[in-house]
Amino acid sequence: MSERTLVLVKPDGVRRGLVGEVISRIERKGLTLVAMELRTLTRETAESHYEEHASKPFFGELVEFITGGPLVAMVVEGPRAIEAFRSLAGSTDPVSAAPGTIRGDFGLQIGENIVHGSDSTYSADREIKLFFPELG
Ligand code: RTP
Ligand code: MG
Repeated sequence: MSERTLVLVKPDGVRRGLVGEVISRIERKGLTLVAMELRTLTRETAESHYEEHASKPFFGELVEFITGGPLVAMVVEGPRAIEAFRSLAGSTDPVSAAPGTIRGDFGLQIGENIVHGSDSTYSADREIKLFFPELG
């Protein structure tokens, strides 16, 4: 059974030239790209994407960061794609993320952790509709 997840290469990842690296790891894992776009988020889209963090102290910083440059949004498909990509990404804090994961190999700051992946089927549906409404 296949499922879909929303993956972002965040503005720090694009700035650092890690788009190819992230796509390569997704493909080598056996997951499939269904849609992909380079775009700069509006504040409105960013706030909607991260709505579950609206009350957190880091929300303002998070929205500033994610709207601060172009990012690459993609829909990725495969068996248990949500969990599979979260495993490739590693823990939220790159310092404690395992080596061999994207965050563990390339990051040092929790606020600049290179990638996003949906965390549940509910989030994946919501986020895919937000970024790629045409996919339904
Ligand atoms: P994401 O949503 O970006 O894939 O990351 P995640 O699930 O691993 O982490 P989440 O709890 O959803 O947090 C969203 C993003 O907020 C930033 N953050 N900063 N300063 C802080 O304590 C803090 N905590 C979280 C991170 O950049 C995280 O990716
Ligand atoms: Mg999250």
